[in-house]
Amino acid sequence: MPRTATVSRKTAETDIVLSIDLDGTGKADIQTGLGFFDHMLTLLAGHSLIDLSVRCTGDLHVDGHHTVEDVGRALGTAVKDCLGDRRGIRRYGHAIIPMDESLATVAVDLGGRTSMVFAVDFPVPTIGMFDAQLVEVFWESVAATLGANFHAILHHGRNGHHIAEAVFKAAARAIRMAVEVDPRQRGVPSTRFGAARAPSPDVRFGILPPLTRC
Ligand SMILES: [Mn+2]
Repeated sequence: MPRTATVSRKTAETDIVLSIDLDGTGKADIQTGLGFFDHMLTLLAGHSLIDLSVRCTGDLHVDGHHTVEDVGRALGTAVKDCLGDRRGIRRYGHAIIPMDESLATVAVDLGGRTSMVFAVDFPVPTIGMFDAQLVEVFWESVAATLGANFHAILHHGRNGHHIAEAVFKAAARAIRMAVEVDPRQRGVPSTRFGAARAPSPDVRFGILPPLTRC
């Protein structure tokens, strides 16, 4: 079954249409009005091999915050839609990616629980015109909507552009690994309730099945 999704979302702050193909080739067609963000999303598509199309008209006269936050929410929602009950995926993914003098690790768990550790300090407040804090805002939005445990660690780095790029590429690789179909994983990849051995249609990630005995 194709793992594709389209998310449309219009608020007073942003108007977004985002489409993905989880099993694509990394094609990107991105227009958010924020050049650096487009650059990061293009890298994300290329290194995750997720086809990604984004059209966002946001309130950039305020700043880039709502645009980045809401595109993150749309992406997390789209990936979640593609994964369904998360049956048969690898679930965990990780990558350590160097970008010139910067080195970042990202590890993800797509088990359905949301948690976020972002141990990445930028030595500069902005990357070109882009607020460096928005890198964390983006991944927090993705993690919250996707149901992901997302850890990013910057080991070292001096250049803000390189640091952001290392984080996005590491995240892309980690997500690529985690969403991949594992031919040996027949059920939901969790040992909780014995789900991995005997998948029950009632067992969903993050949702406790009804108690049948005490
Ligand atoms: Mn670059």
